Amino acid sequence: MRVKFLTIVLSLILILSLNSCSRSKNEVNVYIWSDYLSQDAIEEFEKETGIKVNLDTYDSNEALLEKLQTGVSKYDVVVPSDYMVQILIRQNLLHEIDKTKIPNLKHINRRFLNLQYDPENKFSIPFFWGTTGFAYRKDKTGELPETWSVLFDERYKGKILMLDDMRECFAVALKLLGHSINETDTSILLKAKEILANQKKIVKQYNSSGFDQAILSGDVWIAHGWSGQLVKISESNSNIVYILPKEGGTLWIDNFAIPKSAENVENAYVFINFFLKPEMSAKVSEYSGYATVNESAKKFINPKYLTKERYPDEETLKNFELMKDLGPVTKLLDRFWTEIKSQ
Ligand code: N2P
Repeated sequence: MRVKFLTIVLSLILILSLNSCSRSKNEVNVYIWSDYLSQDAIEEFEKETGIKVNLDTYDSNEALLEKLQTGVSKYDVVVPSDYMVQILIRQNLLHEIDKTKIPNLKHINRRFLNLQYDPENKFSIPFFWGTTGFAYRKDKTGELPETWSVLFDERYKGKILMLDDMRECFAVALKLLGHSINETDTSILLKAKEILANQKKIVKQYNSSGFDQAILSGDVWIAHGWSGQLVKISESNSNIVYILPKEGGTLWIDNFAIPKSAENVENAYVFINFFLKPEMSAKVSEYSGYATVNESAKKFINPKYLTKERYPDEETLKNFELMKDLGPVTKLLDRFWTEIKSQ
């Protein structure tokens, strides 16, 4: 009798612990840009797949790089931009993707595939794309010209926000100087650095997370920032205008990738494939304001969101470029950026 009782208790313990063990494994750790996925999209994923999502967010590619280099946190899905995909591949930090596990890949517009940063998409699957421009408060400044130089105008001292992003700030200065955002010539980079260092005294904040809120609240009148969030607030507030400067700037593509260190690779595939379903891509694109690469998603997007602000045409984008990995020059930029920020 006693033995039987003990056996029952022991097997119960075993069943319970096995169960909780497998349950704790059924998760996916996602590290993604802030404001990309809505809470209900995540819940829909969890409900449909039974996989729990642990979500952390970042606001710069460099923050993502650092996380993956130090290896302290283990992520299954990350979302680097173009040039950062290149850097992560070079540093051997990404898992090669088995495309048969992402059938929804077929919905992606070909113009976003096989690009220079990952020529065969062995390591990255495009998700959102957008531009970097600036927004301004028409009610505070009056009509402004479509040029980056307004971000350097002393009249707006203390009312300017710049992205807290080395490559994006250098891109602005380089375009003003008439160069490519991927310039590597030291003397030109030095000039760009001087421009940014001078600008610092009129900049109220360097901020890549709350740039939309800062302009909405009137804390700043002109904000350098990414299309989605700025276009979204301009859609609901007629005093806010989003500008793609005539000098050109950054065009970017953010991509799903699986880090080498991922522990739930199968769940990573399920996650990526889920968000490439046309209906889901449409939903999160409407939510975030960022443009989808998913051609089949377009018919699920409310036409009021298929605007030229969200989807600028080739002509508007003719001076816009994708960032490239600058290789060893990155170190020099890092140093310049630290000097600007700490002066
Ligand atoms: C989202 C930022 C957009 C990412 N908060 C730009 N690559």
